[in-house]
Amino acid sequence: MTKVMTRIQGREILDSRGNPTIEVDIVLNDGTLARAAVPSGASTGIHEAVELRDNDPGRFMGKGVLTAVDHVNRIIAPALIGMDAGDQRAIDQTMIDLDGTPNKGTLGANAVLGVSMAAARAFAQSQAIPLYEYLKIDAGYLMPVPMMNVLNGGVHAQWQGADFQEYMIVPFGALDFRTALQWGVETYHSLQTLLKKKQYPTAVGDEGGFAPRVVSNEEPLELITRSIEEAGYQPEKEIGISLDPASSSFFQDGEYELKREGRRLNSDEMVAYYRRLVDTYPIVSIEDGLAEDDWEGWIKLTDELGKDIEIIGDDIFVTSPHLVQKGIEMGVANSVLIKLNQIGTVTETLTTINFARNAGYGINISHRSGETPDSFIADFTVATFAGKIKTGAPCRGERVEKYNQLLRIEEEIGEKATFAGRNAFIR
Ligand code: 2PG
Ligand code: MG
Repeated sequence: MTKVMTRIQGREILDSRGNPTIEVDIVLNDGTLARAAVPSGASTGIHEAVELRDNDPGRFMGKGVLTAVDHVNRIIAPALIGMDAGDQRAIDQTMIDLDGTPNKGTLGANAVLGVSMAAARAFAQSQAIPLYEYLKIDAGYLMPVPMMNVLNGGVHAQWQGADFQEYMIVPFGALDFRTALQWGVETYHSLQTLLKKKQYPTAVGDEGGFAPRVVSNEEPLELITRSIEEAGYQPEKEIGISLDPASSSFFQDGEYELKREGRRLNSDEMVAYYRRLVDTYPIVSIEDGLAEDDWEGWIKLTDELGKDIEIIGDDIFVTSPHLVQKGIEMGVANSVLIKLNQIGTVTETLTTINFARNAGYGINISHRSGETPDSFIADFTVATFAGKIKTGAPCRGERVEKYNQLLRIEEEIGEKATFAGRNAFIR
């Protein structure tokens, strides 16, 4: 029996920051009901697909999503009802055509993505197969290294702490995902103890990492390296550090403004700064080390550090195959951050992954700072053999749920699972 969609319904729910977002229910002719929720970024790239908000100042400070919900119910649903839920490509293409813009500007990428993810989940559910199995692009099973954001700064900490947005620990030396997660959690708790000793507050930021008012952007690296050791692990050999400075958010008039350090650096000085940090700490990747429009600077950054560590493009690529292609041609970065809502459909996200991978670029699947308990990206990471997932600290339900889903997946796969480990990171 073909599984066709008989009901598609969007609604406005809340995300982890208390902002409205979209949730979509899809019902199939066999009675299957599946649901998906869309995340939302704070340090968004300017070229991301459009996140449609109502801009009605009378509701949620303009952040309501009733227009996008209306697009799901009034425009998308009538076009998709009766279609085969198992034809993801046709479902996504129908929405792309309905939208008619290059950036989902008509319907809203939030409306489109909610439907795209819910359709995939509905079909997998109706076949009684796991979502990662349904979306899987190759034979075998690869469990990712968790990139756990244990210290939050920048906009995710309301600029109260570090200028750099994310300091992540990556426990690649473990033999399986479960153990990697355990090492990460132990390090997170040892960092908490260390912060308490230093009389820093241990309240957390948007992604569950601590958000202390550090004295410099380097101090978190010292603290994290120490907490890795104090948890009983070897920095560099067992647990590395990944950075996401999200530098577009402090790039102004051609310079990088490090408020915490009271100085402004140009691209060359930033590259030199990163060189020193990479030489001093066990850093294995830097995401968005330079700003989204600083392409020339990115070339220098890649030349200087691309042989030693992974240079990941987030804001600069926004999961777009066109921008990734530009990057490949210019020799910018060697790895791509993947966020489904930057582009808006499951199919297009898979296209970008495929494209980047064929050029030898690394793949990192990512949450957004505004999340829901939806764990779609956990399955998606396994399905795409990405080898790495960044989904926050092991704290706050919406972050932990992704890690928990990966625990379930690893258990289910059993002995057929391979852990990505150190090889997941380009050197
Ligand atoms: C990032 C993300 C996720 P946001 O910059 O990589 O950590 O943040 O969702 O706010 O864009
Ligand atoms: Mg980023």
